[in-house]
Parts: sequence; structure tokens; C-alpha cells
Amino acid sequence: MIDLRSDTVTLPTEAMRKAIYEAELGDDVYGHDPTVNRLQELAADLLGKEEAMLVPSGTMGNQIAILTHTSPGTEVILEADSHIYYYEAAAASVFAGIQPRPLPGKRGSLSADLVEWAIREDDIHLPPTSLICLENTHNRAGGTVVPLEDMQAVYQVALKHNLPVHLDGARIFNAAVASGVPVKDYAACTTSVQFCLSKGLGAPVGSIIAGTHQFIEEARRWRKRLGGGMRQAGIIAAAGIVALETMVERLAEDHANARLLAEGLAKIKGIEFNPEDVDTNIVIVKPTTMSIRQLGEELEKRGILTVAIEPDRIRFTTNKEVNRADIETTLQQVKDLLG
Ligand code: TLP
Repeated sequence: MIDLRSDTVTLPTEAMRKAIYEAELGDDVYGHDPTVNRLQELAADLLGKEEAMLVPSGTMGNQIAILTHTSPGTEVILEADSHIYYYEAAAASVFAGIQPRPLPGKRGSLSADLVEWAIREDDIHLPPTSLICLENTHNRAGGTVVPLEDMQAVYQVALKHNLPVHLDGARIFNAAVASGVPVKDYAACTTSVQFCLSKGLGAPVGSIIAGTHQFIEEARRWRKRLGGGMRQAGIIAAAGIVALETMVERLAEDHANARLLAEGLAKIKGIEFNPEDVDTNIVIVKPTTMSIRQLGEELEKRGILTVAIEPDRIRFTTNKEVNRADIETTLQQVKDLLG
């Protein structure tokens, strides 16, 4: 199978499996797992944050950040197509009791002016704004890199209004590799960051959240409440360390494969799509001569897995399990079906 459903389908490398086998372990709920501690220090250092914490998933990381920054009855500003709003099963409403305030973005980026406009005045009719969430790269916008200047502008607004900014940086290393902007610079315009070890970086499980010492102290309590306190979690962290130390630059290969796919797809008649929209490893297109459902099924019969992300849009996500030849095969199959 050529699995282009997501970069979450990536399997641990040999080096990861070896590191897992050899990991020095302890009980992380006591803070006594040396491998977890090593990963957390490495992650905090990469992000330029005081402290970092391992969590089981990106979703839990985002939700812990929301729970830590907000209180029930407040409002969270986020992009209308963001993962937190779209794909986390309304967790922020269920657990944090917040009201989301979705705003339209441009290629996933929120304008600082719009954010400032949406911040609530002090009025008993209105829910106080408690948090601004950003996403980089932006998944549903097509893996787009949110420009650093846009993030800086939103951060300035947040500082002015004394509000925290949480970054869903599930794929922040993709943004960094594609733009040449260090992850530290993106993280510098946030109060907290979540990133995933288990996507393009190839680790089997785990995400990191990072922020100040005080933020992580409180976040640790939320992780425990949610049942995310893990014991010999060094098993997970060991692969995470290999991911951060050896798998970041490799993301450029996924980006090159996505570009090859994008340029090939753009030449196929039955597809509406601008290849210039592709910044990283996600390619989202709209076929015009076949339904998404039928296209997905036909591709699957030919050994190619994709996901429908709208009734009329299909997503291809390049990842380390897929090589250039697989992309060429995919292009040929799509061409045969639609061309
Ligand atoms: N994204 C998954 C699905 O949930 C849609 C994917 O296949 O792309 N933030 C962003 C921007 C994400 O794309 C994802 C996962 C998450 C958070 C959640 O991470 P996990 O899956 O670890 O909970």
C-alpha cells in the first residue's frame, strides 16, 4: 500500500526501536524517568521555553494547554479550520467549558487586526476572552506555513491585552524546515506550544507541550486529571529523542515529494488546484470529474490510501514511508482515473 492518509502512519525507525529497547526507565509520575526527563530538556531547549512535558497525544497536549490557560465561561479565539476547533470532538467545550470563537484565516493564518477586533470588551453580556490559539503548519489549509511576521503581530496584540497565545505546532518542524525559520523563533511568539513527535518525525507515540515553569506545573496537574500521567514513559520518550535528534532535516524529503505530487496533480485536467498552495507535506485537491468517495475507493483498489477532508476535497500527505517512485505511481493512477 502507498499510504498517503497522514504522516501519523509513519513507523518507528530501527534506531528508535533500539533506543526503546535500551531506554533507562523510571516512574515518570514521580518525575523519575531519566529518558523522559532527557526528552523534556531537549524539547524545552529546542523551543527556547523554560520547561516541557511529554503527553500521550497532540490532542491531549492542546487540551491541557487550554485547560491550563482558561476557565469555564470564557472565550478562546481560534482559526475556523483549526485542528482544535475542527478535529478535537469539542473537547475544549466539554472539558474546559470554554466557548470557541472561530475566525476565518488566510491560508490558516489569523490577521492580528481581526484577532484584536474579536477580543471581548469588559461587559457582563460578554464572555471574557481568555486565550488565542494559532496553528502552524496549518493542517486543513493544506500544510501551509503561517508566516513568522503574522504570528509576531498576533503576539503583540495578545501582549497588549494581557492574553496568552497557544500554538498548535503539531507540525512546527515542518514549518521550520520549509521556511528556514528556527522553531525557537516561532515559539518566541507564544505562551505555550504543542508539537507532535508522532507525525513526520516518525516516533510511534507522543507530543510535547512547553511553556514557563509555572505553566508546566499546572499543566502537569491537568495531565494527571485527564489520565495522561504515564509510568515508564521512557519507552515513548526514547523514540522521541531519536526523532528530534535525527529526523527533523529529513522532513525536507516529504516536502519535495509533496511538491512533485502537487505539480503532477495540477497538470491533470479533472483537478482544480494551485500547486503554489503547497508549502510542506500536505496536498489537498478538488477533483471535478469524479466524486471524492469514488476517487478514494478507486485509488484504494489500486493500493493508494488517501483521506476525504470535505465532501469535495481529498488529502494526500507525504511521509517517510512513501518515496519518489510511490508518488510517480500515485500520479499515474490519478491520471488514469481522472485525466
Ligand atoms: N491530525 C491528524 C488528524 O487528527 C486529522 C492528521 O491526520 O492530520 N494538531 C494538528 C494540527 C494535527 O494535525 C493533529 C493530528 C493534532 C493536533 C492531534 O494530534 P494527535 O493525533 O496526536 O492527537
